[in-house]
Amino acid sequence: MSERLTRMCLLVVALLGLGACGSVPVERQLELTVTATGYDRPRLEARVGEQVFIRFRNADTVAHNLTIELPSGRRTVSAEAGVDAILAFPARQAGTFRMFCTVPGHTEQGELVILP
Ligand SMILES: [Cu+2]
Repeated sequence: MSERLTRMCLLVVALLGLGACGSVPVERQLELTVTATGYDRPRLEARVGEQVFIRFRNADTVAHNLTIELPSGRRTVSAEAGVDAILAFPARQAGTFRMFCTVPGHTEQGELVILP
């Protein structure tokens, strides 16, 4: 193979690689467990541009939910006792957003930090 052809092949491979990075959002897999004493961690982190998947594990004996106030609106997922649920959303804007449970009388809370 000529040197020129080799260089052209490398360029095509590089461009295809960049194209793939630009079109497929990075996935951010997070976990949050709720027990009778609240969420097991006070803070979760993601980055702008990532597709966020939070596995919400309910290790308690009553139902709970995970609610996050994002600039694009409120996202929530509920989980019955002993059940896992997934909350998925794109991280579009940097900031610190409150996470909490909306079941009356429940006080679990934390924050989601989306880094720029
Ligand atoms: Cu709750």
